[in-house]
Amino acid sequence: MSDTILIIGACGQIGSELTQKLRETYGNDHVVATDIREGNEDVTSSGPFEILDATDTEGILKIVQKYKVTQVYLMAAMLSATAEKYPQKAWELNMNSLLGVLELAKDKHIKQVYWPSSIASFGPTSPKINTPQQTIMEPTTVYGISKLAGEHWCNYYYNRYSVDVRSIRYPGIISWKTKPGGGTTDYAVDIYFKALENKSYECFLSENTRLPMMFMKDAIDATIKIMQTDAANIKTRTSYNLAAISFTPEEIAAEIKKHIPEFKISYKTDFRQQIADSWPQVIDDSQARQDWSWNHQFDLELMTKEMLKNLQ
Ligand code: AKB
Repeated sequence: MSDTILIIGACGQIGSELTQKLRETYGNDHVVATDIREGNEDVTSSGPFEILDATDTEGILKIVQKYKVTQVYLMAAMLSATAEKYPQKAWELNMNSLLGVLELAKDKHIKQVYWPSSIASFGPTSPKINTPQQTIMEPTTVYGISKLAGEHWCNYYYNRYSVDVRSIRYPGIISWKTKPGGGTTDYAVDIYFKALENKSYECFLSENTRLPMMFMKDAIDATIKIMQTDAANIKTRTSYNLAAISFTPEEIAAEIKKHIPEFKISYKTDFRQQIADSWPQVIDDSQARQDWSWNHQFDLELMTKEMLKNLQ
């Protein structure tokens, strides 16, 4: 029997493109998209779609039973900047959704779970350059705390109940189809939209703030790859470091200027600067590359060409 996949949070930035790719791979009817609201026409019309609150474990179970779901991709989350405004709500969404899905896997309703972690699970005391897979992790944001706790819940359910849960620590993800919302790395998406619209961008991070980033296509490839690899290759059941590019606002602006010479960037930092300053700058992802042959394709130059071509 082939797999049937449930995506929770299918209308979000990563969820929407993941849904399309998984539908191409597994067939439209084998990928059930769900979200708390109908946010994306491509997602709701290209295959089964249901309204679902990620924290409603009973509701998830009903959909799992209705469609005979075997795998869940839990993409719903409150990101770093919004989570600082609503810490309690962020904790409830990010934790309760994960614990509910892990319970369903423990009770054998589903066979495999994908859950994203983030570079936010590191903190100011982690090494900033070539941040290792295993190192000091003392996150200072509520989002980061929820991601670090989630990683350890994944590891716990794997060790204690043999739940096949797999996870990646995403860097900032850059895409042109669906905008991100509420993240600290969102500037690296907005900058392309504003460069085309206004030929200028006011950045909420300072010019030298270096952060790990990745083009959406690489993130989707990694996500599907980690889920398709043989279980024996998954040596880390907390979450894998994943990296592609690291750049500063000044560097991405310089790359955009190669295509739009009149483009101008200015800087006005806000509370997100402190979040960015607490995160790594360059991630060491050699373990993911070694264990399940992860490789990225897009560097800053190629990504910029792709972003501007598609947004135009
Ligand atoms: C955010 O900025 O909150 C996210 C992330 C790095 O997890 N993009």
